Amino acid sequence: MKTALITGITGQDGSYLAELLLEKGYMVHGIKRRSSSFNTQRIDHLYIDQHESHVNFKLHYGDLTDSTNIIRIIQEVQPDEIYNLGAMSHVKVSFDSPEYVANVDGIGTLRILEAVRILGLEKKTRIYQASTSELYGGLEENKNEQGFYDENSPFYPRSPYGVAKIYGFWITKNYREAYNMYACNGVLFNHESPRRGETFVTRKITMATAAIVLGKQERLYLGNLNALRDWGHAKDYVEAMWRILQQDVAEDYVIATGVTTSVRDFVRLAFAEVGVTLRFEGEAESEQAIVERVDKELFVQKVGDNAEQRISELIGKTVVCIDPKYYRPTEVDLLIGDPTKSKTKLGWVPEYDLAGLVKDMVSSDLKIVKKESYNSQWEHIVG
Ligand code: NDP
Ligand code: GDR
Repeated sequence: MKTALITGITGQDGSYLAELLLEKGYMVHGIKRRSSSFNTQRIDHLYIDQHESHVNFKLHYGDLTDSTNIIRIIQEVQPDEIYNLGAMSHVKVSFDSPEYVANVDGIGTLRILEAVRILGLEKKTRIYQASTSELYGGLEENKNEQGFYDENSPFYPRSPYGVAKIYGFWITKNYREAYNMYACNGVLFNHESPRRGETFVTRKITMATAAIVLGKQERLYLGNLNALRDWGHAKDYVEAMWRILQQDVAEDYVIATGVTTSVRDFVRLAFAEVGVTLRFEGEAESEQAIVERVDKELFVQKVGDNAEQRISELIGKTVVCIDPKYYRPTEVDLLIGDPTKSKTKLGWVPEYDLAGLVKDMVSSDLKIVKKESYNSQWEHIVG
């Protein structure tokens, strides 16, 4: 039985990766940082009574800012594989707390690598580092001849998050070269799911779509609608992480779909999922989306009771507006990745396309928002 240690186990990717590794028969350990309320919703379904004899999933309190704690956990667990997914992962928030982000996302990576070295586990333990397409910064001139970012494209990060992650990328590569460690970067483009944090744009949109059609939210406020992203499904992307650590030779890989879509079109697709057609009007900060048509049959099928009345309330209503507070001081305008290497060398084949992703997210959010207790008021605080 192989043993894996996952940092960031309570996050979107950590939860899907834990599921995948448990299915593959791994003993899975996760590092969870202490918080005043227990935030294990994404992994609660994996809970196993720790007194049972067949415990194959265990949580440890820890924090990527605490070297001694990282060393102690790695010593105790003696992992065959470490997946370093822990990070302050919100690009906009990284402008608010840049020093913390440097510590966790940058130096945190060093702490993992150094712990493995201090403990003499260089030969035993393989390390996956969660690198990101934010490293590229979206510079047009840095794309390859086919118009994609690939493993050889230069980096130009545009946020404190991107700058911290570039340290994580290079220190991982350096430890591989300096100490012959099996340490790899997965340079993953955006990946989403029903478990995506609510302040990332896709989830913010699918939650709001559900809440607006169900009459629980008036309007969705967004920032830059023109940004273009290469969006995949997190379930597919954790499979790629695992494959990266199963190769004969440690290398870095780009994981992407090769398709890019604007935030505006993602909004269109989410509303179209429940039969609502939007019309975008106006320029820049005064741009808005108005409900033009509703496909009654689809709306009734997806949204359910009380549809007639809700449809008449929605027609002509402005449901999306711009709030400039969501603009970033420096923006990554366009991301599109080249998955050729991961497809050929890793044999990685994603199951979901964008339409499948939107469908999965919207239908999950409709279920959540239909619950009595749903309350969206915090959505406007960050994002
Ligand atoms: P999430 O934000 O959903 O999860 C981040 C995880 O890191 C959470 O478990 C969080 O804990 C944990 N964490 C945050 N700070 C610390 C800390 N100081 N010590 C220990 N753990 C900490 O991110 P994703 O699952 O979406 O992403 C996983 C990784 O992949 C991240 O490193 C992200 O930067 C990177 N990435 C993500 C992409 C994406 O599109 N999703 C694309 C490319 C890279 P808590 O629950 O307590 O907050
Ligand atoms: P990103 O994801 O910054 O690409 O980082 P996010 O979903 O936050 O933004 C994507 C694009 O949408 C624009 N946008 C908004 N974004 C948010 N969050 N809220 C809004 O209201 C809004 N309006 C428009 C943004 O400006 C941006 O252009 C994600 C994270 O998961 C990182 O950790 C990861 O490394 C990268 O993806 C790849």
